[in-house]
Amino acid sequence: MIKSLSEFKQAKVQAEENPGGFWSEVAREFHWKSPWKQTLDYDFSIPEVKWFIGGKLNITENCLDRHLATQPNKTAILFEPNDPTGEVQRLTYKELHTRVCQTANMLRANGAKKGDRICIYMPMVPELAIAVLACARIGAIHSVVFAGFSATALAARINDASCSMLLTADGGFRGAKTIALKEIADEALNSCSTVNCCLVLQRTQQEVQWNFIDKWWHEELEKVDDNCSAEVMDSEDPLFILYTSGSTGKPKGMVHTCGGYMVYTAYTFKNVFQCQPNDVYWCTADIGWITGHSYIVYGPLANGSTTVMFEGVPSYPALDRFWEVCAKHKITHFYTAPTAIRALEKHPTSLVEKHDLSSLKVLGSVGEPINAEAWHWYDEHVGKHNCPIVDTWWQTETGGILISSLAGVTPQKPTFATLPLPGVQTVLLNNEGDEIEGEGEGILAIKHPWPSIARTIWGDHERYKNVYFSAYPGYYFPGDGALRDADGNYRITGRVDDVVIVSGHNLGTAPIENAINEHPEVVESAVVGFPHDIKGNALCAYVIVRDMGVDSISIEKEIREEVAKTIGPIAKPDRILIVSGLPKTRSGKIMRRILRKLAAGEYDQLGDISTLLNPEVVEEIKRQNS
Ligand code: 7RM
Repeated sequence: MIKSLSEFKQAKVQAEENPGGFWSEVAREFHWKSPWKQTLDYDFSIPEVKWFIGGKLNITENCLDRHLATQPNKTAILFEPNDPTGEVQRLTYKELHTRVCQTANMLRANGAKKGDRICIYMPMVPELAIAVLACARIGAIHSVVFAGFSATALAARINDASCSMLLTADGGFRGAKTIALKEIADEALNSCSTVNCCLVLQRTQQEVQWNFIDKWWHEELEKVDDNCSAEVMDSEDPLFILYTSGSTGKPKGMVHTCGGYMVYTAYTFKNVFQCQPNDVYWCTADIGWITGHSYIVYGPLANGSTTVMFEGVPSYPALDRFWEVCAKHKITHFYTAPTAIRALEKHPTSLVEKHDLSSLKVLGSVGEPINAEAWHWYDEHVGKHNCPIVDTWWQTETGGILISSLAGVTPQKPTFATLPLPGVQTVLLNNEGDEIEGEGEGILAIKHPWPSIARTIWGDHERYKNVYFSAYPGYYFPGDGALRDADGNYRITGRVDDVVIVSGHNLGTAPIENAINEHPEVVESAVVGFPHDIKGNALCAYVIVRDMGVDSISIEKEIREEVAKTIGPIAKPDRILIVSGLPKTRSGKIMRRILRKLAAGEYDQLGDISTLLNPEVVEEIKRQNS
């Protein structure tokens, strides 16, 4: 573990001068069934990236078996159910190992084998993590689909990867609601011909329909034992597919491979969060999202840490649930998204203050840029000015954190993700694709592979090349803009694909949003372009205000003045809509594609909005528009 700023600087120099040597040193700490012959081979123009070539391993031996000798009785997974009075489960490393082996045998007994794709559509219960690891145990490629997604979204993902098996549950608890997962899965499977086995976990005990491919999870488990040899995997064999939304609407199945993903997620978990042996680490994400894969399951378990799984939502049964859980389990590390912080920040701080948060040592943020107000609220009310905040920038495509401070080791700077981690060679490019030196603002790009970069898009390598490697040849292009201060710290400014051309001027929507957010009444905003007869495009701003009862005429005027002042009159939005929410993905990202369609009045082209966190705001916006 990196323990000082000088060790960090040293690691950065080593990783840059000799990436192969640096990462092979890190990788040696793991259990390999046979060693790799070459550390790295890559060519961004194909594009092709391979790490630890020829190495053989199984990631579950590193996450489970490896810890059995040293800490069999340590809690691996601490499960906090949706219902605060429900049963907390503590699975030790030994118990988790046993259950993963049993479940892996259940999958094998039902025909699953290495290389098969298995779709997992489950609530946030321990069996979800167990299922993920069971797939990895037998070399089946897991494709987790978030349990809030619709039948259409689920079917599209199952079909894209030709999954042969579906793992689901009768239902799931989420706040005051239950979600009829089996029913949704049944509907999806009507249009999926590749699935020949559906294993159903009993969670809610609700009634379900039964089809000939269905089997009860608990009945199948009884038929198998808990001896399960781990499949020998090549370092470059796929470990999982995870879908992420693309600008066209068709989701991209990002493919991650075994060796590099394991090494990088373990290394970054250890160094960014600085977990000590008795710490209790809680990442509030869902396993249906990359943050859950890398920093609830694989990263923490590879390090032998205790990782919390939370089934519920921040607002149930009340808006203090996060803080209640922190106090209840003496959480030391709390990792959440700015969208959650902003939602909670709108409510009285007494909700936080009534809980004893003195166990907290480190706070984390992920998913979008964290604005100054949310950062300071988090620091003051949750961290009591006593917990470093790691603002971690990364993507589904990157597998692990690329830019972040190391908790308590490297300096933090509010609203800045700060410095790239060792081995991450970031650059800023101008519009011509030339590297900017020193302080500046531009397009973020990365000029050397790190071990957990996604290797392809499932079934569409051409799209992988086009999206990430074509705009700026020789670099990986993540699609985000950033600014860099004189010390090399990065602040991610937002997506660079959100550019609107108004009367011939290229306007990034992110800086306009930042200007709007300066208004004290504004909580959040999103700006999109829509067709305009004269200007070509005009701007529409959707704005959430602190108090819906405010005088909207004067706020609109003040917002236009603020934008004119900070960016210029050309950037003044034509239309400003005060809304109660913005359409967001489950991981808190604003769906600008939908806002663009709404602004253009193309209501019939919204696509599948059921994957949204809050599809109801779409109706609200339609009403306001008319
Ligand atoms: C981990 C995750 C990726 C996109 C990424 C950014 C945005 C994520 C931060 C951030 C500013 C951060 N994967 N993003 N983290 N922006 N600061 N700390 O979110 O594939 O779902 O999204 O999210 O735009 O490109 S993701």
